[in-house]
Amino acid sequence: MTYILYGDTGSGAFCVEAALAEAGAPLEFRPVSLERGEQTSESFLALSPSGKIPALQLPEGGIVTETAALLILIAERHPEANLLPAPGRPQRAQALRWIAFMASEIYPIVEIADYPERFVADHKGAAVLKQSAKKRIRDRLLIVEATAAGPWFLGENFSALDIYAAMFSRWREAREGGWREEFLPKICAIAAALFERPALQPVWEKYFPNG
Ligand SMILES: N[C@@H](CCC(=O)N[C@@H](CS)C(=O)NCC(=O)O)C(=O)O
Repeated sequence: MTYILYGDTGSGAFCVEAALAEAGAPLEFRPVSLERGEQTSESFLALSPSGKIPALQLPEGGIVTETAALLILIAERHPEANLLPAPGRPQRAQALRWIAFMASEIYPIVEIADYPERFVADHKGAAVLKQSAKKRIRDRLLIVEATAAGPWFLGENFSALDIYAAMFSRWREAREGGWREEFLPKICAIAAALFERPALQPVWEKYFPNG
């Protein structure tokens, strides 16, 4: 009963592999190199029509994409891992809210910051758009930072929110110029605490070898 994860190091596949590692679920990793543009290959588009990683093949078959859906699904399939507050618990509503916030208010802007030329034809316009997108991502991350309760995102208990928030804080837009260390202290503390979890340390080292 093995999951097959299509992804790349440094990418959003991190949150899926981390959640599955916490659950102790067996995983086979199939690399899709963003650097080589393999996400646009015909064979990968057949799995993920938007050409985005991660894509997860479930042990019983069937592909699932979209990190928000994947985190909720993994939490549901592996309740013993306590990745999310159980349905009916008061914190469940906030957990779902902030997973959706990161997926819909931050992740789409990462595409604009990473590939501005997809949105604006001229070189100069693309450079301006890239900067605006980076600013927008930072503004949204500040909202996440202000919301995180500490020591974990939801307070006393670790959850998938910690994995997700820490992932967004690792990417170029937050990293450049030491911005995240200055402005995201709670998320940085969460990232450091994730690294201390035995199941997560190897996953962290695989995806973010530079910290
Ligand atoms: N909505 C998707 C977004 C995934 C996404 O943007 N993944 C990036 C890598 S972190 C990607 O595949 N980018 C390649 C591209 O846009 O060509 C999700 O939540 O899984």
